[in-house]
Amino acid sequence: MRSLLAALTALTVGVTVGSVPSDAADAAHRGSCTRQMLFCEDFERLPRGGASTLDWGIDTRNGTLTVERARRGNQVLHIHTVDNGRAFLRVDDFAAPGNRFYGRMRLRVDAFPTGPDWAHFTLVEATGTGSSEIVRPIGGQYAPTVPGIFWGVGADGGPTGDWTNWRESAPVVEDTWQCFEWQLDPADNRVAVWIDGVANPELTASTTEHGGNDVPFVLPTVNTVKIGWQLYQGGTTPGEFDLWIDDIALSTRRLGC
Ligand SMILES: [Ca+2]
Repeated sequence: MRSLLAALTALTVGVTVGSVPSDAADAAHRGSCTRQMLFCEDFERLPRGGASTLDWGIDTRNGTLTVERARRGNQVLHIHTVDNGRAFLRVDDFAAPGNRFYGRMRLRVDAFPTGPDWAHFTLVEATGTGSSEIVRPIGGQYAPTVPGIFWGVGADGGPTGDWTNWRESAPVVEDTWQCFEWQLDPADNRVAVWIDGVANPELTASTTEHGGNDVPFVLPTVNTVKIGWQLYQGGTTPGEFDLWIDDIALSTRRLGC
């Protein structure tokens, strides 16, 4: 593995950033933003308390973003919302070469919604120009018919309508740190998702394969990426939500966990 990584790094030297493999312990100790990426935030350099930085924006309604100390001095972002509130870190003026990019974050959610029926949550949202689709690579839904709470790629605001293609192969896991990666690729208007480094072929969307109306799904030229939490229906169970996010990165290459 080391030699492969060395070879990959050699290939990319002088061209663009290399892959940044690191285990969670190392990342926690020195932060994960050690190389240049399209966007990176490991929260290590921010003062603890209510989030305030020139590097990204804050989009909240009945929600807060707080930088906290986690184990061994690592700093993380605590997202807290009430009912169907929202709290997002917002990356503005984003631009990826060819509109093709990968995202990565580590995530722990205290509890997912079990009410109302079909409660829908979004954690990552990408928007831009050229298409009105609000792309949601990381989100999910409570499905009372199974019952269960499942991850699913989704979108809203565009010709394909409001959809979340939740999959029973992707149940949520509460109160556990997991690594989420996603890719947006305009070649086939494709969205892909990895959880803890493993691709789930059901967590995807493309021009013709998606969960919405029977029209082409077209990615916007992304200029804004929001990362955080939002619910849409009121009267939620539980009544408040807490999650912690760390090691956010947007990159031209897949970063791994
Ligand atoms: Ca951190």
